[in-house]
Amino acid sequence: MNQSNDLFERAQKIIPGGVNSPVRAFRSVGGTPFFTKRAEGAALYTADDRALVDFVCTWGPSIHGHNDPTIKQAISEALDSGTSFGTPNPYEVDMAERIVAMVPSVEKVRMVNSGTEATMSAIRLARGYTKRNKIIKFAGCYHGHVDSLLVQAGSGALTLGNPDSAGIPPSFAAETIVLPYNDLEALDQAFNEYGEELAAVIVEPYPANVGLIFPKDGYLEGMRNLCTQHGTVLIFDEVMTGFRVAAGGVQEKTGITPDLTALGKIIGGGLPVGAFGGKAEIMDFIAPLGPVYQAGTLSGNPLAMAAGIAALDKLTNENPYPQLQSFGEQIRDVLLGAAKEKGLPLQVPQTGSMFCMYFSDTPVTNYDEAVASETAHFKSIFHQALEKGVYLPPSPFETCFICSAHEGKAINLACDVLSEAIKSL
Ligand code: KE4
Repeated sequence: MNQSNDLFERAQKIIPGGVNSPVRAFRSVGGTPFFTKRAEGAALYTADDRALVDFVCTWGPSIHGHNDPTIKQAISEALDSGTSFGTPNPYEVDMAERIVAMVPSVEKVRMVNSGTEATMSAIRLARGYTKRNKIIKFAGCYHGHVDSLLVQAGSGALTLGNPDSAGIPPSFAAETIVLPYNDLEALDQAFNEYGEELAAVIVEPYPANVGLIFPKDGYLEGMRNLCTQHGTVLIFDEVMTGFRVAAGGVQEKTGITPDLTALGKIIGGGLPVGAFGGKAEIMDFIAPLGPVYQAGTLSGNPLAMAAGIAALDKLTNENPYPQLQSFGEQIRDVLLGAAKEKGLPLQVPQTGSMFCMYFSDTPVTNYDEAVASETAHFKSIFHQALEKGVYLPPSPFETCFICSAHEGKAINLACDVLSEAIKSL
């Protein structure tokens, strides 16, 4: 681990924490992060010449596996024509048509450069459209580092133990109401109290930045109905679940249609892309058509669009979802079997290519139950697995991702390593 250590030492001198995104720093699991030199299929190849089976998948984008030849080819072809034009380009139209075709709620869409930009823009749009200020989010949900949404957030914020970031004026946070996820009564009460002041409810329909949590029966339907009754914009943050749990995300799986959707990760094919879209009536409030300003130098960048289009077309042409579901079930059953043998209470929520581990007697249904679960076990499993060549997300408050390239050897190795790690607790 010399190369990575040297790189990390250099990095810490000039990059805060030595990383360009906090969760990569291994702060919640301890130890020094490895540096990756190359990635291929289901593997990361580190600066220390180690090969690791990767269950982070660059936090979601590489559903087809790293360095996918089709996506690489698409980028290379686009590269021949240049990297950025600053004018409309054909790729943007091709991308927008695919998103509209694949995501049930999306009639119009605007491309941005990250999931954060997508959720930030969607919130601003909802406020501009409704002329209201207050928003509701849910404890443990993470929507990127947007000022008004870094309140009881998940992912890296929760990992570092400060779900509320410094630097956010109380006046900003005052417009954000945080509720427990999966509590329809609390949501109903909030609507009774603030109804006509509520511009938006923003939710990860399957919260996946606090581990992985599923909605109770009727919860999302109830949320949809309350937003409709009060003229509040329902925003599904599907940056992670979009194109991951199904081509059309959670809204396709559940048949519940939000008013706006935030997207990211997979639609960039590994390059920086985000998007927000939804009802044309709402989207038409966005500049230059409407009064809500939103812009971006590299939005719709031709290289990123070409990569994303290739990634989406691969999903449509190859339909990897049944295979990903079977990989997910295989890992889930192995983990549960190992914990049963060890006599440890383990929950493994899993949907398609997403799963996590909660050491808890009962299923985890919200933030409080997630943080109350036994996280020390995860730390031990993380390091045991890493030593044996399997890389899990460096936090118990993240979700593990499976990609199409995990077939055969990679999945079987992971099952053996993770099973051993649980039995050794
Ligand atoms: P980005 O700005 O990182 O592209 O997207 C923010 C975002 C928005 N919404 C959801 C549901 C998300 O999961 C994310 C980002 N996810 C984290 C991983 N849990 C990104 C990893 C990181 O912060 O380095």
